[in-house]
Amino acid sequence: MTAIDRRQLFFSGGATLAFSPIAFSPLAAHAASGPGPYGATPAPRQLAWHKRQTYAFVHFTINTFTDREWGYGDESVSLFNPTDFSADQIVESAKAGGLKAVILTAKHHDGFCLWPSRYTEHSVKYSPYKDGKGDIVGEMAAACRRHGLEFGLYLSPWDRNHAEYGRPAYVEYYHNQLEELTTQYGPLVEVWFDGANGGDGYYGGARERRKIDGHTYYQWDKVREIVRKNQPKAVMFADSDMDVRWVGNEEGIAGDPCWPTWDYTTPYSLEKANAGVRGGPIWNPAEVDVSIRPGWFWHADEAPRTPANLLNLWFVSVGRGANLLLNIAPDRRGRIPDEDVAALKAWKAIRDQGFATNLASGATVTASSDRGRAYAPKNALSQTTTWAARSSNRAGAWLQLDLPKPATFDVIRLSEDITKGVRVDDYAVDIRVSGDWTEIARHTAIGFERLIRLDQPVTTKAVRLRIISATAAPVIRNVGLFRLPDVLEEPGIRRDEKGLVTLRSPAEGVEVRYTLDGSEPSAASALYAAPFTLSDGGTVMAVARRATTGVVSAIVTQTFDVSPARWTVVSTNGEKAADLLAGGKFVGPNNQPLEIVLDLAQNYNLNGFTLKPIGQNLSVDEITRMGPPAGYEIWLSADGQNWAKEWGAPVASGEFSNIAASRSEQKIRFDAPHEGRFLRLRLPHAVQDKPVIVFAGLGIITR
Ligand code: FUL
Repeated sequence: MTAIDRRQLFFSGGATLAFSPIAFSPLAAHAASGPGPYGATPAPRQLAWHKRQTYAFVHFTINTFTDREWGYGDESVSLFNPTDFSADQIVESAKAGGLKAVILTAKHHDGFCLWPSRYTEHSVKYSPYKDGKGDIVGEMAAACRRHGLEFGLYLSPWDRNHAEYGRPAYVEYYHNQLEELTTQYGPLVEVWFDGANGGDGYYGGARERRKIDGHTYYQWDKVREIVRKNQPKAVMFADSDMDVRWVGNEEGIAGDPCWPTWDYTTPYSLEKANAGVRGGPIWNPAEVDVSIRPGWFWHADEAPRTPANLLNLWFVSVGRGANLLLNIAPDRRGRIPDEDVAALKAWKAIRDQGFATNLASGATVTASSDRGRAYAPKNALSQTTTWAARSSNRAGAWLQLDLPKPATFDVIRLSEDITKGVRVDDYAVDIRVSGDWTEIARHTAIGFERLIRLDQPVTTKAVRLRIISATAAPVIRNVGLFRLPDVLEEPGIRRDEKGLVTLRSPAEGVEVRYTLDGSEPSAASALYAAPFTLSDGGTVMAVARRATTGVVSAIVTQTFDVSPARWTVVSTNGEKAADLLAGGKFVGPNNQPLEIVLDLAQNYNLNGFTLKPIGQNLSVDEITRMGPPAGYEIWLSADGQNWAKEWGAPVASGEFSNIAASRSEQKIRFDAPHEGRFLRLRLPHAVQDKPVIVFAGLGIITR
């Protein structure tokens, strides 16, 4: 089948409804009384998805009990034993954050099933939970119905437990499981197909690396058929090629702009996933998946994001026309921890307060042109009617709001009627101050929703949306003006390779107070003035405080271990030894394992080590050639001469779970502490068979 045929299969069901010459022609729009669709438009299920905007991911499985992010597949089912599982508490937690649906990991990569599948013994049915009579998927589906949330499921295609993985029999198993999940648990709004495939696994005892072709192996056409037949309203998520695409990172950030349209004529890349394709013929909007804690699964030593941080996430996802899939992770009780629930509630309270009053209501609205009463300028004040400019009125079109009284706002909400396609490219927002128009914001792309957050509130009686360029005359569903409560973000805390700690104030005129003794910082704590040294580690707790009003941020806590300040590189086959400890980009040799020997300057009792994957700053060429290491082997020595086993078995070895998609620091804890002053690290190969290994820093865990 050609690539084009495959795409048509994926999208039969209406995702390219308007992809016809008539719909593309501006003349067609002229002839009709209202604007016709322009370019790609969403299928009904995609439109319903856009309206959902924010919903919860719930990652829960045996990993919760083994402290891992990816299980190997050989874990005993007896480990799955939540002591106080409550589907109601989990769903209520999501609801407390204003999340509209829950997508549960029915099966993660380790293959353990949270429902009693007929097709495997690696499930909840053989676990101690409710003596094998439990069904987490069923309980969650019922709780969602009780609390008015929609429900969706994640079913990992990669299965590290199944003996037949990589062969045709597994694909049949996978389809059978999908059939079970899409028929037994009521309506689903989304089915999530994770693109991760690390290769290695238990595979029924084979313990080997199995490679598949992710495009063909799972028979996606069959997968789509099952979901469309059993759950016609559900969208399917995948890296690309389905109804909803991955945004290309797990940090919660959509591109600016983030077009909901896509093509298959240009090659796939994470940057393309992040930005979408302007004018692409296929409607394939981005979903931003990100976790409230660093990991997807619960880990005792991680803390949730603060409400201010969640608010930022929301502006850079939903505020850019994407949807936010925020992960919350039940702990070993099977409940969302109190501090996560508190953060979710506080986040919702800020949004509720900020968006309670639309300061645009009551405005007199005028525009450069309109298409008659049904598309009058004032329609942009409601969320259900639209203002449409005449078809010849593209660049230079404008909409002006004269407010009944001066309003002070710091958020501008814009939305296009996406059933008429993506029309606006560049635009500015102006306000009138003492008779003159001043530009306060300029962006590209509106889409389903664009939230513009200003650095400072502005006060005015007149606001203007000015279209700078548009491929079709604008059809605007809404212009709203809002004032957020004063929410201070917590200070940033960073330590460099020399052990120097810098605290960053979140805004101008905001002071930072901090402690180093583990006590909560207050207005009376030390005032941050200049960087300070913390080479041997310690805990920094900091708070931001607006001295004029006394408004404070959440308290942020960061614990540092020993810094690399006194370490030296004894040897490496990496590119520049000096870069290794500097926390920048450290690049390995071509097609070879990367080897490093470090002198830590003194003997330590090591509990593990950390490795930081590289962030954004790789060129396109580098991204093609380089990837983070897939796994590690580590040896320790007291003197750098005598290695415990003379390069025999390493003291520890394993994989870096999920390192290809997630850029957060990898924390590897050894099973038991090991002593040594010299450390030898061997990184056998990069992820996805890339020839060169790259990463951005090493650390040790001594506490
Ligand atoms: C990734 C997976 O490998 C992670 O474990 C997690 O499930 C995340 C949502 O997707 O690709």
